[in-house]
Amino acid sequence: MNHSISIPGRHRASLPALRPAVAARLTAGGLVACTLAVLLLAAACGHGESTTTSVPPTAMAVPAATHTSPPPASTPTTVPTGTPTSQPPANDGPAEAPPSASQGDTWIRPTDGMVMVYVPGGTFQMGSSDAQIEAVMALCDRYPDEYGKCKLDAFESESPQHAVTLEGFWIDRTEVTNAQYARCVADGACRASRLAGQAAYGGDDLPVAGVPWQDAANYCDWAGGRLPTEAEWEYAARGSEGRIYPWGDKFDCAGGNFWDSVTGCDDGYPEPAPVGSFPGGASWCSALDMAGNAWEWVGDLYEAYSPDAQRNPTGPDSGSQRILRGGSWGYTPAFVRTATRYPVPPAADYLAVGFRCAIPADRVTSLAFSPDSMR
Ligand SMILES: [Ca+2]
Ligand SMILES: [Ca+2]
Repeated sequence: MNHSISIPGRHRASLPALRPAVAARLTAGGLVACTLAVLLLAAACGHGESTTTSVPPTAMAVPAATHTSPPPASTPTTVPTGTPTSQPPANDGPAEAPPSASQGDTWIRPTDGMVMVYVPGGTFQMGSSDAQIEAVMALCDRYPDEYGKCKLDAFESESPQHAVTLEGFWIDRTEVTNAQYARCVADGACRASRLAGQAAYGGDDLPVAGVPWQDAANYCDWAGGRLPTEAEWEYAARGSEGRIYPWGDKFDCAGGNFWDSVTGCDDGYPEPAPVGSFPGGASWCSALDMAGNAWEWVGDLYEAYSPDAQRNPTGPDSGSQRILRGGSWGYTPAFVRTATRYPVPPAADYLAVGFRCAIPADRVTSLAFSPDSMR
């Protein structure tokens, strides 16, 4: 009853020709991107690159504290093993057909010790309805940021809302940490983050940040997966019921690490928090930190949404911007919603931007996990 991974290839579906309305949205998207980039940079200056150097209070990291670690091999071996924590390990005889994963299943990725949660396939409404966009404007009124960027043009790219159907997949329960990322650096497959070694950002249990999109993608490839698609990320965060925040439809300080002074939250972390510090922010599939803490790269290039229903979308084949999701410790309730999109240049190495990885369900077939099968 084991899982193993073979390396997933990158498959990008060709896109239908854009209709005029969509093309117009693309143009508008560039403006949105510029606006958002300014905001992100401003936030970085105001909240990330502060003179604060103290390490945030220690909180328990998720994997070691709440999950069963992979059992040590009974005999020395170079092949790491992982155990689905919701299922008993195979204890006699060879593994048979791989088990069918279901909601609630978790699995520890041997390459970096990341706890992954299973996301059952399904259909959801991606993006925001007109009524939901109006509600965002109310959020901007209630939680104004000092940069004045919480305005309609920052959120129009969430429209039109459209149906998306996805196959099941696994996604990291939290953002990738500095300690996990360091394994990839030591293995020669990743470049060090520009923030490595900095007290406020380089702690082992803090989310690795300051890495451009390609570095994040390289890490996930090394780890045996890939970045989640934008649709996978949003689905893991909001589910078929379409939650506005991972935990529900109303903002809650207990849901994550946000901009304290504006939200009125006192979450204890003016900058990054150890991953998994906010169990109250768990999404329907038990993913954490999807709202706040570090922004997260997703795999897709940016384009305006089409109103057409889609199945396993992977984004456009070309474009100049990648997408961030989830908001960060320096953002307000409007920006930490499950539908918020944040297009930026892929070379951006903002200090509040990290990532998590995903693995398609059909890539995990056996616990006999071999690194050689991943590459
Ligand atoms: Ca905070
Ligand atoms: Ca996050």
